[in-house]
This record gives sequence, C-alpha cells and structure tokens, in this order.
Amino acid sequence: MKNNKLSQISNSQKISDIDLRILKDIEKKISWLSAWMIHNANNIRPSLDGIKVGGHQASSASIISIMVALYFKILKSEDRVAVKPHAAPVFHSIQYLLGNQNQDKLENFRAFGGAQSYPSRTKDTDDVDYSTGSVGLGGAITIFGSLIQDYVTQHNFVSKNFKPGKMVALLGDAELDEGNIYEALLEGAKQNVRNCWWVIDYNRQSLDAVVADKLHLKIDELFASMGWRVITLKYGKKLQSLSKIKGGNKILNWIDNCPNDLYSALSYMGSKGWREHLNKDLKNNKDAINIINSLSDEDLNETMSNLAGNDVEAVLEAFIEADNDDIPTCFIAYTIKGFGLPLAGHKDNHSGLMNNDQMKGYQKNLNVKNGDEWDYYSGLDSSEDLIKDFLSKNPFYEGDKRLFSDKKIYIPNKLNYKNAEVSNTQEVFGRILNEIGKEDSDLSKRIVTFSPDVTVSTSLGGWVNQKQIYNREHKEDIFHNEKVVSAQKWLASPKGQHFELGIAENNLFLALGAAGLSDKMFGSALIPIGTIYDTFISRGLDALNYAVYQDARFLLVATPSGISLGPEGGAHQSIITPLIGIGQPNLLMFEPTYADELEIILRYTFAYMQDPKGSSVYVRLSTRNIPQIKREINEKIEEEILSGGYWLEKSKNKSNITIVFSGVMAPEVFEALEILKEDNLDVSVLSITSGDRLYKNWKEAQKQRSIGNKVLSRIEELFLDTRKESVIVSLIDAHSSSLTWIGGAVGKKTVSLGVDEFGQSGNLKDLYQHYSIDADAIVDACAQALSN
Ligand SMILES: Cc1ncc(C[n+]2csc(CCOP(=O)(O)OP(=O)(O)O)c2C)c(N)n1
Ligand SMILES: [Mg+2]
Repeated sequence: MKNNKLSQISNSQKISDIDLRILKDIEKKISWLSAWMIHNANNIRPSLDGIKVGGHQASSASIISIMVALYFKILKSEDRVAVKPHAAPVFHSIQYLLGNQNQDKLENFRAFGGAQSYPSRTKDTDDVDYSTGSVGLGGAITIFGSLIQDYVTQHNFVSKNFKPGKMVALLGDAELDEGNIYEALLEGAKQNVRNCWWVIDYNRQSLDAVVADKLHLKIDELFASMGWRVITLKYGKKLQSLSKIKGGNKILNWIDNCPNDLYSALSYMGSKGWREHLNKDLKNNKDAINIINSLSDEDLNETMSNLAGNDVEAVLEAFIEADNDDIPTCFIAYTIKGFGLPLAGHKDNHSGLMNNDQMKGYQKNLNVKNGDEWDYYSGLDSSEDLIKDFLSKNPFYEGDKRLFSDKKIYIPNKLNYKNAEVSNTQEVFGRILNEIGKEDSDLSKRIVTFSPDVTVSTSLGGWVNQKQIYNREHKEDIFHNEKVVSAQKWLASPKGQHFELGIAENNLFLALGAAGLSDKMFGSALIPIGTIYDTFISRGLDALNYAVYQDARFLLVATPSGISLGPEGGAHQSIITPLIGIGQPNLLMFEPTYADELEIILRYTFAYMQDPKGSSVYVRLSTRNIPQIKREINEKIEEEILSGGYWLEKSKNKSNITIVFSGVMAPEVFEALEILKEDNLDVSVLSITSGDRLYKNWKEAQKQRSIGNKVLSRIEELFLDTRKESVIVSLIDAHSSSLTWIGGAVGKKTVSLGVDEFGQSGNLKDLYQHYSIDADAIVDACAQALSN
C-alpha cells in the first residue's frame, strides 16, 4: 500500500500548459482574495466595538495551491470536503470565483450575516460539506462519511444515478495532535474505509510553535500501519529540477536535514538568510555553491522555498496519480505557512495580519488595480474569456445540485412492546426496538444503530440479533457456528443495520453526525440511533456538539444514568448530563419515567428528527425498575407528555407545595406524598419529561411577550393551578440545578434536591439517603420551603 514515489503520470492525464497557466492565475486570484477579505474585515470595514476581527492570512496562504488543484481540477460534484478551519477565506474565495458566493458576504467576512470565520454547513451559503472549527473533528468525520456512503449504497437507499464520491479532509498538521484522529483512523481501518483522502498541510507550524523535526516519519508510519497509502509531496517543480543538475542533490540533502525551525526562519528572512547558510554549510561542494551563486536573490528565494504543497503543478500530479482507485490516501504536503506573504515562516504568524503597507506591496506584486479589489480578473495574465470558460466547466460552477433530500420515513401511530407491572426505561427501549426489528416496515429498514462497545449493556442485543452487524464484507459468527451457547448472534454482512464501534465515544458522535447528514448528502434518509452510557457523553462532548452544530439528525439513547446505577459506582454515575440536555443547542432532551412515556417520546422523536424544524434528540434512560402506572393513553396525555411536563398527581385544592421531578425518582416522590398528605398539605406532583423543552418554550414565550404577544409558556400555564404563595421542591437523579430554574420561571420559592457530588457504590436506599434524594429528604425539603 505504501507508495512514496511520485511516479510518472500518463500522457492522457497530463495537465496542459494552458490549464496550468489558468490554474496559476486562479491561484494568484485566490491568494489575493483570501488575504484581501481578511484585510478588509480588519482594516477597511468600520469597527463599531473595537474588537479585533482576525482571520488567518498565513494559514490560508499555506494551503491555496492544494485547494486550487483540488477544486479546479480534481473534485467532482459527488466528492465531499472538510476544509481546514483556518482556510475558510480560501474556501469562500474559491466559491466566489465559482459563482456560489457573493461579494457582500466576502466584504462581511466574520461580520454578522457574512461569510463565517470557519466553514459552516448551516450558516454559510456557499455549499460547505462539513463544518470545521474544532481541530481534528473535520478530518475524522470524513472517515465516517465514507462508511455511511458505503452503507446507504449497499442497502440500496440511493438513487439509480448516484455516484459514490471521495471524502476529502484538508488538515493542518497540528490537527494530528488531537487524539480523536487516531480513534477515527483505527475505526476506519477496522471497517476497511475507502474513498477517503486526507491532505495534510505540512507547514510544520501550529498556533504557538514550530513542530518537532521528522514528524513526517511518524505520520507516514502511522497512516501506513492503518492501511493507508501515503504520498509525500516534498519538492516543488523548481526543487525537483535541481536533482538533475550537478550539485543539486547536495542542496536537496541540505533541505532534508534542515531543522524545521531554521527552515521556517529562513523562509521568513528570504535570500540573504538562505545564501548565508548555504554558503557556510555547503562550502566544500563547489557544484552546489556554483548553483547558489548562479541564482539571483529572487530566484534563490523562490527555489529554496519551492515546496511541493505550494506548487500547484506538483500537487496536481500527485492527486492525479492517486485518483484512479478507492484506496484511502494520506498526502503529506510540505508547505510554508504564509507562503508568498511577508509573514511566510514567521513562528508567530498564525494570527498575524499584513499591515497596510505590506498589503499595498502585495497588491502591487499581484497587479490588482486599486478599486478592483473584488474583481474576478484584475491582475491576471490569461484573458477574461479563457478564465470564464475554464470556470464555467467546473462541476461546482453556479451549482445547486449538491443538497439532496429523500422522502420522509413513515412513522406508525403506535410502537409495539410488552409492558410489565414493574420495568425500566432501558429495558423497554430494547423491547421497542426489538419489536420494530420484527416488522417489514420502512422504519425498521431505515433505522441504523451505533454503539461504542456497549451494544448489549444498553439493550440493543435483541435488535442486533435480528438485524446483524454492518460490514462491507460478509463475516460469519464463529461462536454461533461452533455452537458455543450465547444470547448474541454477531453475524456481519452488507445487509447489517448496526455499526459495532470500538470504545471511543468521539467516534460514536462522528458516526452519528455522518449518518445524520445522509439525507442531505446522499439523498438517503436514515434514522440513526446511538447508544452510550450516559456519563460518557462527556467523553465525546465536543464531537456531539460538532455533529449537531452541522444539524445532523439522530437519536442519542444514553443509559443507564445517575446514581440509580447503584453498585456500579461513581465513575459510571452521571451527574451533569441533564444540564447538557438543556444547554446544548440542536439537541432536544427527554427523561421519561414510565414505559408508556418512552414509547410516545420515541415515536415523536422519529418524526421530529425528520422535521426541517426539528433537531437531534437525546433520551436519558435508566436500569432502575419502577412500578408502572396503569392508564389509557389518549392524544391529550400524549401532548402533555411531549410538552415537557404534566401533572402526575394533582391535589383537589390548588396546591401549596408542588413536587417537581424527573425520571426514576417517582417511587420516592409517591412515598413522600403519602407522608405529606398525613399532614393535610395540598401537594401536587409535576412530572418533568423534558426540562429542556419546557425551558425553551418559556424562553420563546418571553420573546413573544417582548413583541407584544400575550402568551404564557407551558410551565407558567401549569402553575396557574397552584396557590400564589405555594412553594416548589424539585428532585432529579442528577445535578440539583437541572430543575431549579422552574422556580425562577414561575416566581416561587424553590428547594432543589439532586446529586451535586460524585456518586459511589451502594444500594439505592443507602445512596438516596446519603445524597438526600429519598422520601425523607423530600419531606424535609417541603418543610424548609414552607418555612420563612
Ligand atoms: C479543538 C481545538 N483546540 C484549539 C483550537 C485553537 N487552534 C486553532 S488553530 C490551532 C493550531 C493549528 O495548527 P495547524 O493545524 O497546523 O494549522 P495551520 O498551521 O495550517 O494553520 C489551534 C491550536 C481549535 N481551533 N480547536
Ligand atoms: Mg500547521
């Protein structure tokens, strides 16, 4: 697989001289526009608040040739790209030339409503495939994008003329410091990922520093060990030609041995620095010295800084060579950060900006006329017609063909499952999925599940037994074939509907993110469901945030949760997750108490995930068995449950105490209720199925009121049934602050119970008592709330 050589490319694939000239012109234009866009935002657009606008001229300059080669010669409409976050100006400039971005957005780069600082699927309007910003995640999601592309193709969910594309990641070299990269690579290797290219902008600089020497060797080995082809692009065309001149190889060897920081410093210093060091270090090699002496200052600087990643011709040759198969390929492209700018190579250039004089000089060099700064053609060598014609043939030119959608998946009016008198929400989730698995319905076919090595312990076992594990190849279940008794059948096949992931929660969320974009990216609607232990959401939280930031749609089933895990102990008992549920945009959270609530919530979720105004959903479940209540579910109860809160117990009179609770604490609430009733107190019980939804609804009502609409939020309406001076006691097996806001919303004194410290092993009685969430604690809290 390993292929380090740049072999000769066939004549038919050779780049014509005309094309090359145009590409160099385009490269020049993109260099100008990306630097100008940032300069305009920082120096020309009036600032109203004095806050630095920023932007990354050096980071952008580093990757221009790579992106020009890709977007103007290699990529096809079906290919998808995650662009290095700090190359957003390059991306926006490319889309501008291709007619997919307007000048106004560029003039407003980093301003409200303008082109975004980092490419954003949802906020930008110029056809971003994957959002980026949090380094490491953009690269990693391309692996999962590729797996999902294979999945929908093998399940025949794609249209007849669907063509699989390449998933391309453009990464900064420092992104490889992020651990999630390796988790993703390993998962990709296990699943035999293909159609995936990672192009590493190897400028050997991060934000603060110049990276360790010879890092490329480690990167090379790493990708090769993961089954990737590695292509190193080191010398540009000028440097390559040195190898043919006597003494030239000495100069190339000198570059090979030059420490990264010295090379960067010399790139910044220019010809004087190069000459001094080369003359000193190569003084014993006459041929090499002759070459150096024969070059003018400008030529010497251009030659010594001619790395392949900044040379569009060299980059193109490498891309063309690898473009004939589906082998996952890593390109290590040597570049100079800030290439072509006065900032080139300076170690502090990450946030560096050219000053007015430097910008003027740059404009002069590129021949861009004053007043023509946003012009498409000013300063270019090729004629306007030639460039227009070239651009108009680009598959992305004025394109709107890349956003797909599929028809909605039908969701039945009822999901079947057998309930018991006593049960828990995790088990019921498993039963519901198991029943769906038996059906020959659209829903049953389109659900795809994911779990990071907690499939069985989150109750997905029954579903997987029916639906098999997904793999591009058929794989027998050896234990089953050898008649080893096991409840699990782990047959893997291209028909499978479950992704069995290794224990890496980042990968779970990236996979859900990729699957949750399948409708828009491949025109194949899926219902992706991921299961995870609730507490380990935090482990992959940034990847979860990243997935919903792009508006990927999925269901996250987090179970078990809270100290109700009992003996499992503090490392597994989640505390802050309901706060994540409230705080995380694009993720609606529910925490059902009873099986019937869960059925309603899941049914609702499957539709909500498909609603353009919907979002992803997170349900927090538990393994605690609790007595179920017998009731006839009708539309009204369904609505109330889905509204986020409903009266589970209402006192005959308007209550003076409201116990507000979520999830599995119902038995303690009812126990406390009996005690309180003995004291003739009017107590009502409000079950909170979604604090998140209630909170959002309350905020929306405030917004409406601010524009003169007289509306009450759901939580305010509910409390109309309580006495004016009544109090609230809230209770949740999670951080007590999760429900405290309700007191503020309805203007009532509130005492909040919950788990604010780390949990520990124990039985529920001991734990609930220790953390003061048992019936006695509820009664005490009521007394406290009523006292002055
Ligand atoms: C998760 C995360 N941590 C920190 C940052 C802040 N940050 C932005 S860029 C950067 C270094 C980027 O270096 P590299 O990936 O090599 O990019 P380039 O040199 O091409 O600019 C850092 C640390 C971030 N964007 N994301
Ligand atoms: Mg870098």
